[in-house]
Formats: sequence, structure tokens, C-alpha cells
Amino acid sequence: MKYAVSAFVLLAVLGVAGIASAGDFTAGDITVNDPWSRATAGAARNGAVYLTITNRGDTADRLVAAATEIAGMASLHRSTMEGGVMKMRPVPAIAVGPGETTVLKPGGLHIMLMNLKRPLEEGEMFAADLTFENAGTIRVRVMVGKAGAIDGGTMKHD
Ligand SMILES: [Cu+2]
Repeated sequence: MKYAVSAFVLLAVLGVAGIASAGDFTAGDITVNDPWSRATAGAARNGAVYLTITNRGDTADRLVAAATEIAGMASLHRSTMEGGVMKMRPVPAIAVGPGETTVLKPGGLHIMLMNLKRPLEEGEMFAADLTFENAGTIRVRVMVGKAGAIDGGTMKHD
């Protein structure tokens, strides 16, 4: 049920953005589906990557690191509502239990891109490397959709 709802949200977002699926990327028991980001506006130096991770194995795995050449730094973040204000914090890892699916989406878990070396433009794709504790590193292509509110765009980053 959780997966069905999330898939619907993802499809809705992709539909609105008018872009095709970026595809599936697999290593070991881990599959990463449809990584996407948003075009950045003006001089914004931050961006965020969203995607779906499925673990078809029978042991837990964790996304522990992310990297991309287009950003000075990529880190794992979680946004939460606290007292009516959206806040986000770094998280050390993103867990994907055996047989489970974890969705990174606006307002929740995401990969934060900081110190972007250039703006992200709608319709382009860029490569990112996602490192899992067990499955190892998976290179994915991230589709850039329409500009929109970047997660926690108004928040400060330490
Ligand atoms: Cu963030």
C-alpha cells in the first residue's frame, strides 16, 4: 500500500514534469528506480535528488553515501515538519529492509546536493553514484524536471 501510493506520487510528478522514466539501476539485491531532480532557479547552489530504492534480498541494506560530479557535496537528508516549519537534517544512512521499498521524495528523505557547479536544467540528465553497505556502488542517471521548491530551500545548511 505504501509502495502503491508512493509510486502514484512519483508517476504524478513525472507526468507533470513531462519527462520519461529515467530507468532502473541494479546491483545485487538493490534496485534504484527513476532518480529525478528539479531544475534550479537563478543562482541557487543547492538541489535535491529523489528516487525509489527496492531491496529484493533477505538481508537489510543501507544507502550510506552519494556523490556526483556536478555538486561539491552530496549528503543524505530527511525533511520533517516541526511545529509547522519544514526542517531538514543530515542522516547517516537510509535503510532498506529485506523485501522493502524506501522512497526518497519531496518533504521526506532526499539526497541533498550542495555547492552545485552549474545550474540544473530541465530535461538534462546527470550521473550520480550511490553507495550501499552491501550492494556496493550503483551509478544512476538523474533526470532533471521542472523547477520547483527544492527541499528545505529556505532552510539553512550547517
Ligand atoms: Cu536537504
